[in-house]
Amino acid sequence: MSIDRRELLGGTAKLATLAGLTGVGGGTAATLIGQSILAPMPAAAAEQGAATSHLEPGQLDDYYAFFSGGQSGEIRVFGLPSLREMTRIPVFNRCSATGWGQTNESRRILTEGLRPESREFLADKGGIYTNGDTHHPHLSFTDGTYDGRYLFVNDKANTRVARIRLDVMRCDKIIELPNQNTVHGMRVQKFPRTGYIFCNGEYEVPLPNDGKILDEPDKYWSIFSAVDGDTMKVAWQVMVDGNLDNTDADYQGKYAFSTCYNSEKGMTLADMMAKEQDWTVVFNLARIEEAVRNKDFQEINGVPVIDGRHGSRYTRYIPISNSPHGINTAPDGIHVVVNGKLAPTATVLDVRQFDALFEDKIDPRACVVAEPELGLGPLHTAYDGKGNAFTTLFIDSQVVKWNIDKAIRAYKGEKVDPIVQKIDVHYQPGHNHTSMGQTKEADGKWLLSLNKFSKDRFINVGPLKPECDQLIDISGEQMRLVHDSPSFAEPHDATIVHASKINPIHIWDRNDAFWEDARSQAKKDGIELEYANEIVRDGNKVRVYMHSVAPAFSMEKIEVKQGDEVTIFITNMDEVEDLTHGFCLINYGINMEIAPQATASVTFVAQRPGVHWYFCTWFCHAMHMEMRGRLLVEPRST
Ligand code: K7E
Ligand code: CUA
Repeated sequence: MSIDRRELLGGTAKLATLAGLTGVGGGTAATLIGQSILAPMPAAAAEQGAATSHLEPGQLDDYYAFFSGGQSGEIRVFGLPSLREMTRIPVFNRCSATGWGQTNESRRILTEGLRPESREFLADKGGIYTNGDTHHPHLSFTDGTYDGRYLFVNDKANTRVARIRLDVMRCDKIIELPNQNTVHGMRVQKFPRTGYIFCNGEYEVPLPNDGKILDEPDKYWSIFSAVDGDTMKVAWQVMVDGNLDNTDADYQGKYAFSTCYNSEKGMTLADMMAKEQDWTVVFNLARIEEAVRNKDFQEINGVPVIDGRHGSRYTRYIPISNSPHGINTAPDGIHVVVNGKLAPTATVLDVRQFDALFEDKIDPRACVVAEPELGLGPLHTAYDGKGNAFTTLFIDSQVVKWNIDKAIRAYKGEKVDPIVQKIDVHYQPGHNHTSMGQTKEADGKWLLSLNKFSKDRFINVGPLKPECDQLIDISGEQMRLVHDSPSFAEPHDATIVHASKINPIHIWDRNDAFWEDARSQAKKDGIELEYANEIVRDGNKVRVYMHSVAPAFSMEKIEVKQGDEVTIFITNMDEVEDLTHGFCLINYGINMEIAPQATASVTFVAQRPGVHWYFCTWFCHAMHMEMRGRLLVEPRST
C-alpha cells in the first residue's frame, strides 16, 4: 500500500487527522500508518496527542497565514502551523529585491490610482509614496468563504487600498481614496461575493479638504467608503459622526458596521474621553445603493457622498461603552462582537435585529444580547466555529476564551459564567486570528495572537525589539501555547486560510496583463518580447529589448549616449519553475526581478558616462556569476 506523503500532509483535514496531527487519532490503523511515515512528534506533544507547530524538513504546512507588515508597508506570507515565512509581497513599500516601486510595471500600479492633487504633490518626490502602513489583510469571498481570487489591504499612512492577485502573489491595483484622512478599518463583503471593500476613514477632516476650512473642528467629518473590488473604484461614501475605527460585514450581504469612537468630536485626548458612550454605526447597504440610484448625495471629488449622520435613513448608531475598537462577525452569521478597549467588556450584537432597527421598531440598545466582562483592554475577537470566542486583552496580556451562548444567558440573568479559560500571551496582544475563523468555515484548530511587545522572549537585538506572534492550539477545550515567532515592525492583523483555498501558479503566463504596457510598446516598435534582442533608438529615447536564458542575458553590450532615456525590457524565457533572474545595473541604483516567463522593464536616464556592468541578482545557475553585460555610456560632446 503506498501513500503519498505530501498528499497525506498537505491534503484535507481528514487526512491530517488520520496522520494523528490533530491529536484526535488514537491507535487506529490509519494512525499507525501516519506514524510510520512521519517523524515522531516531540515527546510531550505526542503524549497528549496534541497539535504541534513542528514540521520536519520537507513537510508542508496546512494553512497560509497572510500577515500585514504594518509600517513596513508590505504583506508577508507564512505557512501555518510552522510559522515559516514563505514570501513577502511588496505593496506600499519600495522593495530592493524585486524592484517594486522602480520597475515600470509596479510604477503604473503605484501611480494610476493616485488622486490628481497627490500626483502634483509627488511630482518632485519621485512620483510615488514610498511608505505605507498595512493593517488589515482580507481575502475576497464568495458565499461566505474565501474564493482564492484576491487579498485586499489598507494603507493607514497614505489613505490607500491595494488589491493583490493570489494567483501570482503580486499587487495589481492600488487606489487612493478621496475625501477622507487615512483608511484604518477595512473588511470585505462576505455575501454574495466581494463585492465591496469597506474602508473606514478614521480621522475627521473638512469636506472637501482644500484649505478653506482649517481650525473649525465642528466642520470636520469622517467617511465610510465602499470600494468596488472588481474595478477598484470608489462606489460610494457615507459621511458620519465620530471617528470610525474598525469595521466588518454580515453574512447576509445587507449590513456593514463600524466601531466609532470620539462621539464628543474632541480634538484633544481629554475631550475625546469626556462621554461614557460611543457607538457602533450600522450601514444599510440596500438603502445606500438606492440613494446612489436616486441621486440623494453630494458629489465631492468625483465620488457620491451620502449623508449618514445622526438621523439619516442610511445609518443607525448603537450606543456602546467608551472607545470600542475591534468588531468581528461570528461564523454563525448572527453575532457580532464589539470589543471594549477601554471598557472591560465586549458587546454582542444580534444582526437579526437590524431590520427592525432600521424600521425604527426597536431601540438601538435592543440589538445588544450580551455584554460579558472579559478583562482589561479587549481589542479583537476570533472564533472557533463551535460557539466560542477568543478575545485579546491588551492590558492584561491575555487571550480569553468565552462561550457566546453562555454570555447571552448570563445577560438574561441566568447564573452562568461564560469564561472558559484565560491564557497568558507575551505581551500586549492586538489582533488575534483563528484558522478560517473569519468565514462560515471556521475550523477551530489554531489561534494566532499578534503581540505588540516581545521583551524577553527572544535573544536581545537592541532597542528595537521584534513583535511576538504566538501560536495557540485551540482544538481542545483548553488553549495551549505552542510556538513563539518574532516579526519585524509590525503585523497588526493576519488571516489564516486553508491551503486548499489558494492555488498560485508556478511560472507566469506569457499573456499576463501585468506587463501589458511593455507588450504594447514592443508592438509599436515591431518587436516580439519573446526572444527579443534589439535596440530601438527614438531620438534620445533608447529602448533595449532583450531576453534571458540561464546563464546569459541575450545582450552582452548596450551602447548609449550620456543623457539618453533608456528603457530595458527583459523577458525571462526560462520555462523552469523557480528559475528567476535579476537585473542590477551597478551604480545606477537599479535592480529588478524577472521570474520565469515574465517580462519586466525599468527606465532611467544614462547620466553617468563610462562602463557600467549589469549582472543577474538571482543565483540561477552554476555560471550565474558570468551572467552579466556592459552598459557603455558615451560622454555627451560639449
Ligand atoms: Cu487593532 Cu489597526 Cu486592526 Cu492594530 S488595529 S491592533
Ligand atoms: Cu540569472 Cu543569475
